[in-house]
Amino acid sequence: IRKRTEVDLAKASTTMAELEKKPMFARACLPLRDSVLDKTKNGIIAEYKRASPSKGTINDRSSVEDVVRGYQQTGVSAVSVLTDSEFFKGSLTDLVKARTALQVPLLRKEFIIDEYQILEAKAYGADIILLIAAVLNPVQLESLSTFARSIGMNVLLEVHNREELERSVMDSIDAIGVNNRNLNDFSVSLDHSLALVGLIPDRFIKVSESGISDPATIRQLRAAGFQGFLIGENFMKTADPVKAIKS
Ligand code: IGP
Repeated sequence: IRKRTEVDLAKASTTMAELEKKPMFARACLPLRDSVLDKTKNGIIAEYKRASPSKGTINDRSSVEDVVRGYQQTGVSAVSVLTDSEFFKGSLTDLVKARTALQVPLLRKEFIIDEYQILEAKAYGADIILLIAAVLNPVQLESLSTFARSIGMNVLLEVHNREELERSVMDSIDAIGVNNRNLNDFSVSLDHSLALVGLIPDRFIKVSESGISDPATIRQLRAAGFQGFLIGENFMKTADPVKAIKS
């Protein structure tokens, strides 16, 4: 992975020092763990996802505020907002809009490779960052997760197979998500979650990610040991994502 160079940073319109001065940067982040384990909430991390590389446009009619507010009313434990513009048609503006509408923890869903993006996440209202084992080696993971923790953020580590899990387990993360979707060919199988859950140490919050489309699957994953469920497309692909999450 290419590290952000001095030249990139000089070109960035907002400097790291300026990010740290943004009003939202001073917020205390909401803990993901408490919200996922809260018995009055449903463990779902509901995602606002306009488009994806595999599906193209999923939903560009429903506003961020309406959708995330609706998600929250149904008792979700957290909300995820894609900020990648190239593949997912998201933005930092979406993140801020979601923060303003929400009281639950908010995840910045992005391919994070440097500290600048972590400062950005906090400055634009996120409580949680995602770090993907498939694109970060253990040294990078350790350094980015420790940095995120040092500014009070929560870290969700994403893995897809046993090798990624075993090399990436470290104390500077809070939660481990098993992505059921293969990021290379986009195939989805719940078997990834079911095969790995027993290998995740209990001190981490366990999240199953992607391709979850019905309550029976959530029950099955819960019985297997998962506490969190990251769901996007199933809600977003309907004309009314909020109605979809209620049903
Ligand atoms: C949601 P789905 O199948 O419910 O829309 O999946 C979420 O897991 C998925 O968007 C995701 C993702 C990612 C997107 C998981 N890991 C990494 C971008 C980058």
